[in-house]
Amino acid sequence: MPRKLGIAAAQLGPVNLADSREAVVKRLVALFREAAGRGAKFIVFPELALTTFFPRYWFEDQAEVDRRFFEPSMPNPVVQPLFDLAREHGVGFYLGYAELTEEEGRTRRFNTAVLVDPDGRIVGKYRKVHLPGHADHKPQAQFQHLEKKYFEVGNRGFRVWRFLDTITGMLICNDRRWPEAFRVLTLQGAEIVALGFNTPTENLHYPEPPALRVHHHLIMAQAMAFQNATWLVETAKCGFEDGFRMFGHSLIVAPTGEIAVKSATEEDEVVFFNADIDLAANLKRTMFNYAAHRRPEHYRLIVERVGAEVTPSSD
Ligand code: CDV
Repeated sequence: MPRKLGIAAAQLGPVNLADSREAVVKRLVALFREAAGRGAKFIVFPELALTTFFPRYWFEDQAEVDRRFFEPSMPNPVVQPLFDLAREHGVGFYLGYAELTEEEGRTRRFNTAVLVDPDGRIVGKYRKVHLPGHADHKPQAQFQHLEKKYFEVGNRGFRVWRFLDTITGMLICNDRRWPEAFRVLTLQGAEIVALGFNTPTENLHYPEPPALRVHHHLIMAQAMAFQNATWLVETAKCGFEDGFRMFGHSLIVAPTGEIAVKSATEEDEVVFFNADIDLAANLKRTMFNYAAHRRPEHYRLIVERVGAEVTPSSD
């Protein structure tokens, strides 16, 4: 019997600065109900799903940032309806949010996602490792990308959880550009990788055709799923947030590298696929049988060196 799992990417359209958390959660609840109605047992919501993508703004006052955009507890009364729905429908979910926490005697801030099981319990937490952008104010730029100012690098590594009769790992947005992250997850047996994202349509650093940015998003997703023989679910928050556009193209990719389903709008939209989790079995037994074919003795530079350095060969 193949293991089938109904998976939904619950894409969010724009969340403006003035939108309340309560209003956003109402939209998430509507997406949840639609996804569950279509047979989803696992729903993936976006990165930083509860607020606008605030790293685009420079704020002087950190207390204001904490109050407006960060969650000091999870769950909390505002998001509780999602946890109640999980229990009511027997459906698990992934939710991205800005996490404010006291750890090691100090206040810490992370770009975080939690994995919630069908009993409404948090069973996994991931803190984003690859933080793009900058920490300084760039007043000349069209918009900021201040993840390096507002968040610390995640301190929990790349982990997987036994979840809904699968092995599931979590990543967040920019992580999808780094093959190392996927390989660390699939070395632990990941069968599903869930990821939420917010990707501006414009490149902050140099002019780049928006179509090319979407092209990169799609080829990365297909390559990462295939080369790691895993299902991959990537969910956008997208559209014009107070005039700043982010692209959609939420998708579910099969371990074959084929896009099973993809969103068609930049609005609230559910994409659903009834996934055969065992579809990767042949690939994992042959082409991507890690135990048989990987040669880590030749990969040492991957962990020993961070930036590229020209290293002339000696013979
Ligand atoms: N939220 C993100 O991590 N966004 C980045 C942008 C800045 C390139 C991304 O990789 O999509």
